[in-house]
Amino acid sequence: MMNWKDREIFSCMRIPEDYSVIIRVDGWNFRKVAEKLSLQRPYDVKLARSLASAPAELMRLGFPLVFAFTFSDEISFLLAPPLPWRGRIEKLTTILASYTAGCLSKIFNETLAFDGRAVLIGNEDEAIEYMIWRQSETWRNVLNSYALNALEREGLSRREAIGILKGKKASELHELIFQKLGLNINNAPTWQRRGIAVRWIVKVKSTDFGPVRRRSVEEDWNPPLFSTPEGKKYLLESIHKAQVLDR
Ligand SMILES: Nc1nc2c(ncn2[C@@H]2O[C@H](COP(=O)(O)OP(=O)(O)OP(=O)(O)O)[C@@H](O)[C@H]2O)c(=O)[nH]1
Ligand SMILES: [Mg+2]
Repeated sequence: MMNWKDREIFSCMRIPEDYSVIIRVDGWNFRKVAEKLSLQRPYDVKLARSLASAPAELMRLGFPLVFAFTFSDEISFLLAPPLPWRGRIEKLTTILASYTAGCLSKIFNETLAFDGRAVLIGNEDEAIEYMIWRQSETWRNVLNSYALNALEREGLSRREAIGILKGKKASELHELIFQKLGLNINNAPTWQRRGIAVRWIVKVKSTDFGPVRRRSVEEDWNPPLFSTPEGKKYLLESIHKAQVLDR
């Protein structure tokens, strides 16, 4: 009989030992899911809360996450070496995608699925650059979502609205949203424009034995712009705080 273990040819794919990794999970078919669940448009706070709760829950359970960032229907999970399952990619992506799907399915009482992919991260600077990239997508997403919503409210079909918006510059979308919804997009809630960060924070507590540093999980709905000096400092501090071991 064939040794079927030999056919599990992807199980040996690993992240190199001294690399970090970002696992990005993305909701499957969430455009349809949003309709079926009558999610608020363009942004549903329950969906955002649920997405932020998945990494927060994992961190509290002791899963070695360094940092997470979420917007729309995706979450980026940052893990640093030593990686669980010695960096096996199948394990990392399937567990994080299915855990996220489990969390959201429970909350929405609907069977939901997430895909997952692994992004190799060589050092802290790359982790920061990646987060800046996803946050810039958050901004693109906020412009597109509100602009689409503005046109659909006027009775256009989604296809027609997408056609009109195709190729429009950010400044044009900004103007369109202001004209049609009376909203200065810069005043949309921060979590919609900049996403939600889930990170470790460290608090110093006084005990009978003197001050003790304890870390706890924070869902930050007002993160800074990661591309600014303040944002980079924030990311670096978050990454370093994850390494404070005493809890
Ligand atoms: N109403 C509503 N829809 C949302 C919200 N967040 C995400 N979505 C929907 O989820 C989609 C996410 O985009 P994609 O991941 O590219 O699309 P998808 O339908 O999930 O497709 P696949 O990921 O390729 O399976 C958006 O286009 C929206 O339709 C939200 O807060 N409210
Ligand atoms: Mg999706």
